[in-house]
Amino acid sequence: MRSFPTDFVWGAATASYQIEGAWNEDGKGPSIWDAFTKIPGKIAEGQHADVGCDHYHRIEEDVALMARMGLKAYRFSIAWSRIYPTGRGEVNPAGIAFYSRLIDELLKHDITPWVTLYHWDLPLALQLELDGWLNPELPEHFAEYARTCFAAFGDRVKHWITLNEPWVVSILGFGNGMMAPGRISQDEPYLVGHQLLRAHAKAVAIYRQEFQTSQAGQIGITNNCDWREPKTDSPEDQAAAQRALEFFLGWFADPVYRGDYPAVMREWLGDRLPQFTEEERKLLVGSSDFFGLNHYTTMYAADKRAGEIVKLSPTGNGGISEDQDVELTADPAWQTSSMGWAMVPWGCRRLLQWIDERYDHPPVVITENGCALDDELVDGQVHDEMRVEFLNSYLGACHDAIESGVDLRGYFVWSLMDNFEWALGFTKRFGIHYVDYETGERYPKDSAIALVKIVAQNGLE
Ligand code: PNW
Repeated sequence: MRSFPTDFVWGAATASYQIEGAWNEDGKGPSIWDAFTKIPGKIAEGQHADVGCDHYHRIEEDVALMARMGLKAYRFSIAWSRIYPTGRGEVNPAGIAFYSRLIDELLKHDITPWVTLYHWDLPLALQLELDGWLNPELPEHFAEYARTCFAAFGDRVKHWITLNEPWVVSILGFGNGMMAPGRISQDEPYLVGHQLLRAHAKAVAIYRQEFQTSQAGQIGITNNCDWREPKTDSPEDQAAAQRALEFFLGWFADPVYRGDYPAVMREWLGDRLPQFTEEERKLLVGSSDFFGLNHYTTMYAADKRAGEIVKLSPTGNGGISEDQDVELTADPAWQTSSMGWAMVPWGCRRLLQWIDERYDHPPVVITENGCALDDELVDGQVHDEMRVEFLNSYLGACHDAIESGVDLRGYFVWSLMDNFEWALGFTKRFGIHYVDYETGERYPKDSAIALVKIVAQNGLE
C-alpha cells in the first residue's frame, strides 16, 4: 500500500463555462466564450455551451455525486459576468446568490470549495469596450471583481485561485487564436501575459490587505505545464528542454517566485517582453500561498536554432515554439489520449521535481490532471480502463515525488464530469462521470469507482 499524507486533498475540478449552461439566466451578461462559440468554424461541430452540462440547474445533484464519492474538495470557477454582467459597475445579486448556494451545498457535505476567479470567460463587454486583457486597465477591473468575491464568499471559501492557466489565455487566446477571443499574433501573448500577472498580483494584494487576516484563507495561481524531456543528452538538447520549461512555466511562475521573467525569455525576446515596475515586482514576489499546477502530458525537446522558423501553430500540446527555437516531438511508443496527448507518468514526477528545485520547495497542489478518451455508455456503464490506468500511474508518480521530498499537498482530477472541451466542444470526454447530453443524466465511469477506493484508503494498492 502506497499511502499519501493524512491531510492530502482529494478533489475534482470543473470550470464555469464548461459546465454551467444558463448562459443568459438570472441577469448573467455574455462572456467572450458565449460569443466566440457562435462564430462559424471556431468550435468542433459548431457546438456551444449555452446549456452545457446544465450544472446551473443541477447543483444539488452534482454535489451529491461528489459526496457519494467521498471527495474532500471541489474546484470550480466563478463566471465573472454572473457577478458583474458587464465586467464592472453594478453587482448582479442573483449571481452572488447562485455561488453562495453552491458553496453552502458543498459545506453541508463536508466538501471544501476551491474557487477559481478566472477560468477564461471574460465578460464580453470588457473585450468590446476595452480590448480585454490587452488593456493595462484590466487588472483594476479584475481586482475589483475579486474583492467582491472575497467579501461575498470569503467567510466560507478558504482556498482561492486567481487565474487558471495564463499560458493558455495568452498563447491559445492571442497567439494561435484557438481559444476566445481568437486573436492571432506574435507579440500579443506577451502583452496579455503581463496584464494577467499584474491582475493576479493586485487581487492577491487586496486579499492579503483586506481579508486574509479575518478570513484566514489561502490564495494562489494555477499554471499549466507539460514536461519537456531532452531528446538526446547533448548539451544543446538539454538546454532546449530547460528553455522550453522556462518559456512555458517560468514565464508565469518566475515572476511570482523570483520577481521577474526568466533571463532566457528576456534574452530571446528583447523588447517584445514587457518590464515590471519595481512596485509590481514587490507585489508579485511571494504572491502565491501554494503552487497550483495543471499537468497533462510530456514531449521531447530538441534544439532548433539552425532550422527553419516553424509556423505559428500549436506543435502537439506545446504551443508556440518558434520564439524558443525548440522542436517538440513525441515517442510513437507512448500511449495517447483522444486529445493526442501522450500518457507519460514519469514526466509528471520529473516536472514536480523541477518545480521543487527551481522554486525552492513550495507546497504544490495539482489542480488538474486527467485524460480524454472515446468513452461509450453501454447498459448504463462506462468501462474506461485506460483512464483507471492513467490515474493509477500518474498518482503513482505523485507518490514517488512525495517520497523523494516534493511537498505535494493535493490532487484534483480533471474532470468531475464530461463537459464542453473548448474548441473541441463535446467531442472530448475528460470526466470521471459520463454525461448523456441528450438527457443530462450523469453516470459514474469505472475511473470514478477506482478513485473512490483510492480516496477511501488514502493511497494506492
Ligand atoms: C486545461 N494545451 O486546458 C483547462 O484548464 C481545462 O479547462 C481543460 O478542459 C483541460 O485542461 C483539458 O484540455 C488546457 O494546449 C488546454 O497545452 C490546452 C492546453 C493545456 C490545458
